[in-house]
Amino acid sequence: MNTDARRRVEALRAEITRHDYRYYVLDDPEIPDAEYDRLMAELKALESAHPQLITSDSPTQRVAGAPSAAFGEVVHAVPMLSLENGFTDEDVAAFDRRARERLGVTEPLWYWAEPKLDGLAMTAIFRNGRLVQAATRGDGVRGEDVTANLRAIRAFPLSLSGDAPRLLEVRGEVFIPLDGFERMNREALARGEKAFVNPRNAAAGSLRQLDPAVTASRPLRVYCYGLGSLEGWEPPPLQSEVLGALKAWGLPICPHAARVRGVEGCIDYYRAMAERRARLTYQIDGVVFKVERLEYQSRLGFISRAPRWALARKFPAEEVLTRVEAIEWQVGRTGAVTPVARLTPKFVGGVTVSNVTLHNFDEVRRKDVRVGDTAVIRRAGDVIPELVRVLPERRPEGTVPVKLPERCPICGSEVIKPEGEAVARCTGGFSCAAQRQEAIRHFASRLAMDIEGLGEKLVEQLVAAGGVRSPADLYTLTVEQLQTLERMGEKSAANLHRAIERSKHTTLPRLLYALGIREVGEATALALARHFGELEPLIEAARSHPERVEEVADVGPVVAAHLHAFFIAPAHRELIDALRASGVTWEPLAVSAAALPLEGQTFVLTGTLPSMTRQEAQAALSALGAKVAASVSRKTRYVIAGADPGSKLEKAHALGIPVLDEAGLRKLLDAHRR
Ligand code: 9MJ
Repeated sequence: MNTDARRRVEALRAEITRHDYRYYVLDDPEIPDAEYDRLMAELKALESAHPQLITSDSPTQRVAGAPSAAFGEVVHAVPMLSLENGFTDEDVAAFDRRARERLGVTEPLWYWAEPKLDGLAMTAIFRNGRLVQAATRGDGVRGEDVTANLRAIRAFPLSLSGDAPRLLEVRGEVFIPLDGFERMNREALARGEKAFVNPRNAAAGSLRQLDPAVTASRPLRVYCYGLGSLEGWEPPPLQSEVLGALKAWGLPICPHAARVRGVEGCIDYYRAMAERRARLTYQIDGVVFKVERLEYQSRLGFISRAPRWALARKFPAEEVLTRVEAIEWQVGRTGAVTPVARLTPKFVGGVTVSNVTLHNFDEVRRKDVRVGDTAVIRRAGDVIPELVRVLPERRPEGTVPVKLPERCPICGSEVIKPEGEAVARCTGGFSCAAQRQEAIRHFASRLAMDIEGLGEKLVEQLVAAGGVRSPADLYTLTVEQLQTLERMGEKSAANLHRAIERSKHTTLPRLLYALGIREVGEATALALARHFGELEPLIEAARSHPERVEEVADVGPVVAAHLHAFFIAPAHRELIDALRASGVTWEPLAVSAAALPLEGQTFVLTGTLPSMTRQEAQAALSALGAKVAASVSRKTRYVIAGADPGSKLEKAHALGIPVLDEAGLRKLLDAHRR
């Protein structure tokens, strides 16, 4: 063994680690970058000449091993909490009052105040001073194992210096400073790649890389702010002293934190940071106050995932002025015609905003937004940018109020906005390129034509290839054509073809529902079929005598107007003719609907309905063949929600399951009872 080489390797490692510490922890580099690079190159050369000298905590070993296929899961022994938010000085005062009352303390409390970094929370475990595991926060209980990636961040030590505890878990925020963010985006654009929208997304994307070499190339930084599990160390009494100890072990902590006294101290600190914010080298979205004394922290404990001993005082959303260059209309998948304001691009709340949705025509009128106006825009945290208001005093001469377009900008069909509704819609349906895909997906869905196996992905391919422009085109597809779709073998193409053929024999209610006429759900389709018996009399009434359509139970002027608009459009008449010509037939009523119309459908009830008990609702649904289940899943047909609904409603929203209130439930029950 070459002892000179060993000594030199150890000296180089110690020196590199010391320069990392001076650079990332003390923010006080001693040597130029080129000198640092020279030390690193010498260490690499020695290690490759003497591979037996390589250790896992050598600075050359930050990126080791091949990229993994996925992140493992880590269960946090001590849950990773989030923070309660405050938005006003009064919120801070109330937080302080509650804390002192609980503790029975009358004199002002000391707080540790620090900037609230806008990055990504992480936890890192050091055993006997060596970094052994790192994880993201995840849901606070379970996170992703990002050990290899945290190791790749030069700003974070692989081992602790001095007398480190047997086990030390530190928590902190991973972020990208603004200058690094700008450089990263310049480089990405130069390579022809997309820029990151903001430093937070860039940090999250950089840490969650399956290849640690990519993480290593990103200008990530870490500031530690707290503790997790500990063994072999009794922390000092104060938060500030804990952070002092972390810093002494070589961990980076935020240099702008301070000890402050009482509410006044907190508010002064907040003001000072708000003023300083624009000059900081990293992005923050508020400040955090933590009760200094650890003993007080443990007496205060936490409620629902947030400690009672900490408060995040958020900065108000940044607002900037810009100019409305144009107001354009976009057509969504469901035909909603939405106004969008094109703006002179401005950097606000961490992103460049060049357009904002104005939601709907009523909103444009309410705010009286006009082309040429000066507008206040803002963006708070993750929230979508919004146009707050326009400044009438800066309005140039000759502007005109915005008008709703009469024709769809995509397909030229009529746009209608029923009385009392905020949303205007294109009546083009599948004949509008913007809506085609969604209309065909709906047509094929289970409660419509029920074409088994024809899901969203396949519809997307069929429409993109241009072969399928209307639902009737589905019936012209051959097995050979289906086989050309992605991941479609001979057998599945034949199965899909059979399912399409099978769907040709359907019922009038299903067909009506499948056409995707606005406001015509299953219940209304059934009621219409019952009333008119056949399609032609319904079309005739809808076109020429909409008042006759209103005779159908639960069909009001809005539904009648939608039916009218649908059936006067020549494209829709052509669709029905084309369906007939391809051999699609429909029976006047669903055969099974006569017996138990809700057979096979699962409902979930949540909250209190205004006038029905849970038992009544359940009995009424069961009488029609429905199943009432306790929890929401993808199979749930409807969630019926009353007052104070629970997490079931959230789950329904998350899964995109339709939600009915009592009126909606009654309508559905009535349609099926008749
Ligand atoms: C951030 N994001 O800067 C905490 N944080 O403390 C700071 N987050 C935190 N502290 C307990 N400075 C839970 C989260």
